[in-house]
Amino acid sequence: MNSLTSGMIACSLYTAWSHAAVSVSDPSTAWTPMIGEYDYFADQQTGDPASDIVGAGINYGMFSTFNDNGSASATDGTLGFRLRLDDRGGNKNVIEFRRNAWIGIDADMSGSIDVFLGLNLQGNAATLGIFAPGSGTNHSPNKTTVSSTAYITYALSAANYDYRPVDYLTDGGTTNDVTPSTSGDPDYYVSFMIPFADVVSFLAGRSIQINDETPLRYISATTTQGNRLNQDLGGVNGGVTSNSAWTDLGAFTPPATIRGNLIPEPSGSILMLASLAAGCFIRRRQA
Ligand SMILES: [Ca+2]
Ligand SMILES: [Ca+2]
Ligand SMILES: [Ca+2]
Repeated sequence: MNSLTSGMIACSLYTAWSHAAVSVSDPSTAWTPMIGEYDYFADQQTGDPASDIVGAGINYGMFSTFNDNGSASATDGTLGFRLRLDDRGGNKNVIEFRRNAWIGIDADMSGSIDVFLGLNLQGNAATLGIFAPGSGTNHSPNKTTVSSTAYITYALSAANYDYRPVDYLTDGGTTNDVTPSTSGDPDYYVSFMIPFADVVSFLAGRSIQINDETPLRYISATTTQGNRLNQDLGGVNGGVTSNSAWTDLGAFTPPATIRGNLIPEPSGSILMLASLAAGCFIRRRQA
């Protein structure tokens, strides 16, 4: 079974769930998975398995979700992301994610990151928020930074932040430890949710207009510091100091609306179009 075929099966499972609002801690079967090589094992750069984004086969490494709040508005609702990490963070008494986890969005398909959403839990900080990209081009890992000042932050709560072990019996997949060759410990999910209207407002301030039908593409990253993406990049083997473009690295998820509808590319295959019909969010390998 190739990755697209396995993704199709996941889509059909997912579609049955897609009408109910999804919480930040809900089983991953209720979220939309990113299939494909997302992400390589033991390629984080700081010796910290708790920051290694991992996934293989149907033990997916990244998910998204969107709750539209049942309203007709195209710019409200809640946008959620989940990353699978190799190991838990914190000491043996206090299990906690003490790093940063970012989702970068290319909202105008220009190849650069236009906004970052994520968690800054490094040191004494405890921030969930929306951040501007830094002053570089933001076209490649080496030229991408995150502003040290948030556009907006949210108090962490059980409604917008979750950190818990994988439970494949409810989350789907075949194992709680997709990485037996690394730490040998169960994998953890870090998840967060952000009001979509705030993302829309931030981007509007940068002359980028989006709504829930706009194609977006994402990168993901873990970091030990607020500004540089220095630990792991989702979908890329290492590469945190690469000068290659995000597009050339194959780091972006396929263009999709926040509802998970893929936007067919001109060369899109029948499978891609079928995935669109299923409302599925999948990642296609890029060279
Ligand atoms: Ca990784
Ligand atoms: Ca593990
Ligand atoms: Ca990686």
